[in-house]
Amino acid sequence: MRTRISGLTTGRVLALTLVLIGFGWVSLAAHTVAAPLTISIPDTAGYPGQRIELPIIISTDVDSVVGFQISYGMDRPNVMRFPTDTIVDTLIVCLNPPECTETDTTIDTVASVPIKTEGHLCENWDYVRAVTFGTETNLRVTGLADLACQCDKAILPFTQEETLCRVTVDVFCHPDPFGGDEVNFGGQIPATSFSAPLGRAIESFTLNPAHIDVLPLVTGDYDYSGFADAVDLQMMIQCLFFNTCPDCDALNIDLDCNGEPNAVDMNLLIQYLFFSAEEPVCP
Ligand SMILES: [Ca+2]
Ligand SMILES: [Ca+2]
Repeated sequence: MRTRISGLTTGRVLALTLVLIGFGWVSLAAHTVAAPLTISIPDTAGYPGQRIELPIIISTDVDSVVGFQISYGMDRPNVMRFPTDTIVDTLIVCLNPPECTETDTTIDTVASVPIKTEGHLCENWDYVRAVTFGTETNLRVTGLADLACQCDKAILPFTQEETLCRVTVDVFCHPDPFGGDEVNFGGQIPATSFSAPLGRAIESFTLNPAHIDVLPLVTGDYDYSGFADAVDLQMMIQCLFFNTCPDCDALNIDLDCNGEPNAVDMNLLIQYLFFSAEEPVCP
């Protein structure tokens, strides 16, 4: 049975194009190479309400890389999720190309995730996109160096520990209801692939897991720097007098514990910062 493509929106056509390119990779995969390749996301930490960036790091020992699809999933949907800007569309993926029957096909709802390529290996690639698929805890990052296959933008052999790109993830503002304060990222190997020049598939690769710790909030730390200082005092003044307060109401800035920002909070922060007063703690 053939997959229907009539009536597809632009997003669907784009998605399907990627799938067809994927078929191309696979169909040309008869000539495969063994290329030890490692993808990892460094362990990191974030505060409740913080948006943090995750660098995707690549090392390749043997072959050049001109295309990839990398998939990760996180295990704590109540603690973190990937933010999405735009609903992209539906992604049709054939699990057993070129035979693409209904039983071989999955359809995921995908949405765009903010991604940064500036200064990283994928900066000038023709196509780089990060999306969630299925849920906002599954991430898929896809890159194609050169759609005309000139391959002069390849990631060269012996690249070690360099950043492909960065994606963002949001730590929820509210406390983790089940405790633990740790999120594990696992690589999804069946949904991950890499391509060398001329359509050769890179079959030998490793997706390393990653961990993100959720840290306890620091008193008066508006900017998530991990400590309170004059910058936080300035942000408190902005909040009090210009109503530009942080979105996360769990942020530990209500120092007199009356339930709202006020001048007493500012005075307590000044005392704490500059006059060695004890850290204000709500009863
Ligand atoms: Ca701070
Ligand atoms: Ca207050």
